[in-house]
Amino acid sequence: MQIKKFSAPTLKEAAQKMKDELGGEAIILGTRMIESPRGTDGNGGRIREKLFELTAGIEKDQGLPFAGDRNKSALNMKQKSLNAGMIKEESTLNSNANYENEIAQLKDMIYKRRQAPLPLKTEKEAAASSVSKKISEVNDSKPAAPEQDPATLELKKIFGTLRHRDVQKSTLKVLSGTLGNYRSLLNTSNAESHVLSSIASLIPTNKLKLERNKKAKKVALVGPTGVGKTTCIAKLSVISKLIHNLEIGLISIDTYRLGAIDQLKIFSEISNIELKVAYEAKEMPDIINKFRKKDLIFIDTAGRSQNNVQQLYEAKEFLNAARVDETYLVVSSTSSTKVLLDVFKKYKVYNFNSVIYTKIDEAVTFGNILNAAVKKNVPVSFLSNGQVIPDDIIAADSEFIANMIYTGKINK
Ligand SMILES: Nc1nc2c(ncn2[C@@H]2O[C@H](COP(=O)(O)OP(=O)(O)O)[C@@H](O)[C@H]2O)c(=O)[nH]1
Ligand SMILES: [Mg+2]
Repeated sequence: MQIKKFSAPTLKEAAQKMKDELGGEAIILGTRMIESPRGTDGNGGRIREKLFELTAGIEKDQGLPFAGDRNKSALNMKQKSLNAGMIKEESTLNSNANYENEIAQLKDMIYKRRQAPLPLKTEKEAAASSVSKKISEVNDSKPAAPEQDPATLELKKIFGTLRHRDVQKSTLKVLSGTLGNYRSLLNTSNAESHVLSSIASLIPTNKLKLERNKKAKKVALVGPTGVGKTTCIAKLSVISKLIHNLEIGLISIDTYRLGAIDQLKIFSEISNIELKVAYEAKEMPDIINKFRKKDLIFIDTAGRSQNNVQQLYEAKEFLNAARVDETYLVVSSTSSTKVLLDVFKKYKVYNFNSVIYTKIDEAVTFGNILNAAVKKNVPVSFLSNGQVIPDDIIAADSEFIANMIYTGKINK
């Protein structure tokens, strides 16, 4: 990937410089303010000018991995998309050169950090794994009663590890219930993989279908300030457009926070994805009508405090007027279980269909995801694992999340 920095007095000018030099497919990787010396004042002091610096990236044209093998490229890409849980229609896999080029450019960028979810261990592998090393992590496991059998002891150790990962006692009770069905089959070597399967069974997932639609599908992202809604929309839009060849429209109703629209505006200019801004709920039907030929419309909402119910209802009016098809609640995985449950409760007014957990790269444990799944039973759609557009997003997979919860690591 070719990375280049562009600076100018406004973001728009910096973006234009980037577009002129790298073309329409360059992706913004980051922006920041810098100071550049503009000369000296009369006293010999330096005059400094504030500039926006934009870091952009584009795949190099030379040496593209699939440049000479288009069919293979399309098939591999399809496989990758399916692996990531994205559903795509065969008919969209045309071999037109432009599309292939775009795919080749993005091939290594999209989902490169995602590995296929780890298969749950076979009994043999589980036996080989030294579960004993986890004993040291268990702070609160008490010495076993003499009558306890080895499988029960093993389960105790595993539950101790889960407690360490911030899984609540009430959640472990539910987990214990689901494990109960296999109780007679459990032994020291298969206990871990049974627990992982049971955790996975408690985490429903929901895939966003990225496919051509006769009628534009309207998807809204809601959630507290700064959790990563706009970033997620940018990632999902780029993936939908370049991998799935879909027509995308963006609507921002983020009229509350100064600068928030600029963020999406710049993204829209760079990615060539049309953006419209709604300032009042009654504008929504007209905007939706203008986007009627699109396949997918992403609606970005203001990141307002969930403690201001009035503000939540205002945004809800916009979404009602747009007649949204799917609403995702975006939450930071670094939140405590208490905060997560509070957000779920406050955002209930939106009737959200599923959850996107962001900032999993910053979280220390993931027990909160299991606690929330057990208490609320809302499916998870995506995990966001960084700031890079569009790389850092993973389509949710129950077993992958179960592994995260148990090990405390991503892609163990
Ligand atoms: N580390 C990390 N940062 C993220 C992630 N998603 C978003 N961010 C950053 O969080 C900040 C707020 O993101 P933004 O999309 O503006 O949040 P919004 O207010 O919900 O729209 C930005 O600096 C993003 O780059 C993520 O998955 N991991
Ligand atoms: Mg935003």
